[in-house]
Amino acid sequence: MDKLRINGQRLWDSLMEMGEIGGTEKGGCNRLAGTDLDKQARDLFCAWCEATGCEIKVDKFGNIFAKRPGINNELPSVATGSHLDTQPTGGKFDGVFGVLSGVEVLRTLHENNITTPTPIEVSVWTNEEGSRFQPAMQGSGVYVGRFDLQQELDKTDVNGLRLGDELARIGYLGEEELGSRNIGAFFEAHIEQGPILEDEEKRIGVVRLGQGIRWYNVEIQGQESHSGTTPMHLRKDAMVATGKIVAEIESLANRYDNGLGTVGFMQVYPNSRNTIPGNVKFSADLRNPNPDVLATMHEEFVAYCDAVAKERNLEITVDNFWYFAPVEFNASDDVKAATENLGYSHMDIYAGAGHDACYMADLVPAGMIFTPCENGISHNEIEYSSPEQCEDGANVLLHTMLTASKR
Ligand code: HGY
Ligand code: MN
Ligand code: MN
Ligand code: MN
Repeated sequence: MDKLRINGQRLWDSLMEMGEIGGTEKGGCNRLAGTDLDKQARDLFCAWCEATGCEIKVDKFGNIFAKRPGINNELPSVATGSHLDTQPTGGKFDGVFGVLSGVEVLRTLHENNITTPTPIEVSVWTNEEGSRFQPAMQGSGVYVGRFDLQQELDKTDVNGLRLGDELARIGYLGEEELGSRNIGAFFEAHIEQGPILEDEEKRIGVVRLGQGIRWYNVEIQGQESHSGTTPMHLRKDAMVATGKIVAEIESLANRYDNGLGTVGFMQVYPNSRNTIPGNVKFSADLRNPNPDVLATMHEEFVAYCDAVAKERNLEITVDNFWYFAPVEFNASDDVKAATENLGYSHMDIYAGAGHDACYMADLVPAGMIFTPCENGISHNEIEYSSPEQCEDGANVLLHTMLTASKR
């Protein structure tokens, strides 16, 4: 078994084929959760898994589970998986690499007629990106009971379309109860999405921790007025206040080690060049691997918004609607052992992005496998991991799962 390897060319071909669904001119992917493109990707995944003898189930939040029988199907599955939805300017690898590495594990076992002691399962989690609907990691978060099913199905996008209706429309609103899978361990392969493995010239990242994340919806209510007739001292300009807060998010993040702060989404009302903006809604994303530091960043951020509201006599609401506490991966030693048996260079690393394994760690021993990505670029159409790097990651996943299945 130690000599068993995945088929790197087949994995690469599947990545490229999946990348055509929602493919963009710059070579990336725009495949938002709950869209027809999401359906096409899901359908292709299910067909590939059925071809290896898997049984497919879909739960009440659209999470998909492809299960390959083992010798004893009463035993909990060893599972892997990730997501197929992408950012609007996403790449071919974020999420998809983890899902298709799982498919490649299934194919490798199938073609070698290997039946594992436990069942093997590959999952696709609904709306990991949190771009069209919020928050991120929504499907795994609902699955483990962090979010309420009905509340999350009722989430709407900027056009007022409801997630539950979209999942029903694309045929992925299933029957399975949330959290009902008999899973004993979960491993996720993912591109690092940062520059560290490439800089350190390591083939594999053994992920020890998923960092803390806080997402906010901020709304500033001022007063529309004429840009040509309203003296500066009489204005209630929601945009200037927004600019001050956006700038403060950058200096707040720079005040703390590993601090990160981003404003990626904004809606300006009435969005007309000669009317002073009366209302601005925008997102804020604060992150830190240390929960105490993230708490301090949160307090300072809220206090700053309050001060701007008072100073400028504006109404500012700050809704921290999602908090993800840093999580330790307690099955990472399995990943490290498999990597060492394969003779691949590796290093411990923490995850800057959120991942579905971060929520699965609530329920079962979980681990993550990172592969390098070119210049650390992700959430960008030029995102790239080489065929060799993808092959390395999938081989580590294969042997991590085989070891866990024999336990
Ligand atoms: O936001 C994240 O870290 C992930 O891409 N959903
Ligand atoms: Mn991802
Ligand atoms: Mn992502
Ligand atoms: Mn006019």
